Amino acid sequence: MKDNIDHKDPANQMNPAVGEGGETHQRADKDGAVLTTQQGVAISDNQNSLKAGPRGPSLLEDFILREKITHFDHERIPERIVHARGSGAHGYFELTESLEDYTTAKILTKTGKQTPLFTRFSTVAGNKGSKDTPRDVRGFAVKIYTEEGNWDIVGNNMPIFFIQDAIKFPDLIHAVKPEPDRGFPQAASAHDTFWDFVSLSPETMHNLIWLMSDRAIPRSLRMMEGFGIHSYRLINKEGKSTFVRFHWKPKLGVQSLTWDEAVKISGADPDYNRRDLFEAIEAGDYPEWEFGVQLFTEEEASQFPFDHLDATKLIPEELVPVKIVGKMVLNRYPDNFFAETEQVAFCPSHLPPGIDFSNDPLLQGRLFSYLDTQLSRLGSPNFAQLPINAPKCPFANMQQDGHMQMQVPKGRVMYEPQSLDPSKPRESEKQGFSSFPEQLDDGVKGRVRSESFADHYSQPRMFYRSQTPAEQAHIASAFAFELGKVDTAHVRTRMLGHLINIDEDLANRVATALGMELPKAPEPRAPIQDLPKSPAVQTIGLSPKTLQGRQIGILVGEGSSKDQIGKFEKAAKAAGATVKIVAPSKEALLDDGTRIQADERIAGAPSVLFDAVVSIIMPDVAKKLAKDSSALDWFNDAYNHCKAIAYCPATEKHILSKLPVEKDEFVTPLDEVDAFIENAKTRLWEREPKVRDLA
Ligand code: HDD
Repeated sequence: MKDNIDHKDPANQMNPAVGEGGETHQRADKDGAVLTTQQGVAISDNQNSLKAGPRGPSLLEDFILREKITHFDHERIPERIVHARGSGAHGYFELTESLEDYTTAKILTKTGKQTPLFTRFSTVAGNKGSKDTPRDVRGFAVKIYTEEGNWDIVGNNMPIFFIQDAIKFPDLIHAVKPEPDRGFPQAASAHDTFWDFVSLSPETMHNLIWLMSDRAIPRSLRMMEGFGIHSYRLINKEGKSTFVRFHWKPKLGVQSLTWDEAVKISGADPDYNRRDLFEAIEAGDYPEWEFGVQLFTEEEASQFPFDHLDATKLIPEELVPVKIVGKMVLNRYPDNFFAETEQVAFCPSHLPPGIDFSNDPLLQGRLFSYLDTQLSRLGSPNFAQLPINAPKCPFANMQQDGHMQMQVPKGRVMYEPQSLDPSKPRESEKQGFSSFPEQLDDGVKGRVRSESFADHYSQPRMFYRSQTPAEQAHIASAFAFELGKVDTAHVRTRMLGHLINIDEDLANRVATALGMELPKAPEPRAPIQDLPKSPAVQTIGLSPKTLQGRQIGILVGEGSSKDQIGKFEKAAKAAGATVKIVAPSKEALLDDGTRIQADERIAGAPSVLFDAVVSIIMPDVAKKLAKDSSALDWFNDAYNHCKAIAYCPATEKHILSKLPVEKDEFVTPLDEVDAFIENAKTRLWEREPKVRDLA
């Protein structure tokens, strides 16, 4: 039993529209069934097509062959134009503190009830078959099947967005996607068109600096924050509106990779984040997030030093604290990737009564785009009937026909108002969704941008200045890396100008790394403010000292000590880590005569896949590995990525002595098991300047 969702409760049942007969239920398995065609005709031979004689031509009459191949030919649907690569999981939402003073939405007022949900994480720029670890924003989309209709919180792992107005979205995406003439680079912002566009759009500066930070290379999907980004409204019984921003805070804290690791993981395991999610759920180590809200009134918002309707601005948690009112637990990996993760269709316009939109112009544009894209991606306005998309509460309307209609509506009445059929659905003023009756200014029609959206530098400056020194070095190095891939000199120069407005130290570091002169900074459209620092935007600062969710690699070989392997395994697992045995071969004979099965051969499991490494090998093995570059890289990379290393005498003598590895407090001999376990909970960032020329 993974949850206490009452699956008999009609509100929680799968797609009642589809499921009446049971056959198309989402998790239907047909044990021991006979293979049939789509029409239910049993198939006697699934290996040979129908031919005129054993060596004769195939016959057109072979309806089994034609049906099978035709289906196969149509197995692909258009991938998402953005966020194409993703992975998801089922789980539940549980409210721990009622928000009834603020909203009538049952999902935010009924505590203790577990409501089913589906969450999909994604990268933005790459194709469906790209890697998991590019430098990119991560999508964080949650579909909660509430008893009052589906609620989709379609957010990202960063609290702000690149642009202020939806009309700029196609240009932003065209600029970051592979350049249209050459078809590359894949899943990368480090190219001319992206930096050309962003350097001409100062509003992108805030999201850009987040993109250059460690937040853009998460260690695990389980270690990312999620944000609804825009301000929404909560509406209470009295019809009073309160603004709200939604937050997801990971139980495992925020943790990230180093850039060099991310690059190497792309080759070693392109499915790195997806595999981690799958393995954690399979192991019963269910990923969990706290659900939080920032609540504020219109009057409070008017005092903020920025406009909260501008999606390029975050509301510092130090200014409006995040109130934790619930949690999300992911406890079931999809049964079928296509049917669920691929066909799930999120729309920010999916909201239950009691929650409403704000006038954020980016949100307003999104309300159109998602429904529209689902029509082309899933091919029919009936996509809402797919099991993964259908509400789990009763639903009824007069929409009919279209491609792939799965419901069979009865009766002659498919319109409203009507007086012929009392069984048909009717509108309900009491239960129904109603928009907040906001008093609007007498605006003048025009293509305008509010002057209150004009400050593009104060928040990126706050972000940079709030980081630890190691994080600032990562940001400067990321800018240098990305701009180093830009061939067009005037684009690099223009970008350096913006960096001066963000922070002169940052601009200098990047210019020095690129060997360029600093230009004149562009004139800001609004005065740049020195806002108070916000530690809540750090990454390393928010990384907890824990082994929960982390993975340790233990290198063993012929003759290794079973006893010592056992000690490290036990200590690591007791602290919450998973352990993988790595060896030169798939199996090895240990000192006590037993054989150990390695999870990975060293050539296939570089140390970038582990958070800390241990080496327990005999001299003969060490001597051999000392001539193998994959083994040398194993230690060198672990050291360069600031990880804890526990070494045996043979490793020290034959391998470490050949490498530029200094014995600091994170490089410890085998007998210091406790010290290693403590170190493995974090990284020694102070080592980084010794091993890498950071900008
Ligand atoms: Fe978007 C997908 C998040 C702005 C248009 N978006 C998509 C997904 C996420 C986001 C997480 C993937 C959902 C899934 O897993 O299926 N998008 C955001 C956030 C934004 C944002 C947090 C700004 C705050 N998006 C945005 C704008 C537009 C779009 C301004 C268009 C005007 N987004 C789309 C889309 C996608 C999409 C084209 C592609 C696939 C899909 O919708 O289902 O409609």
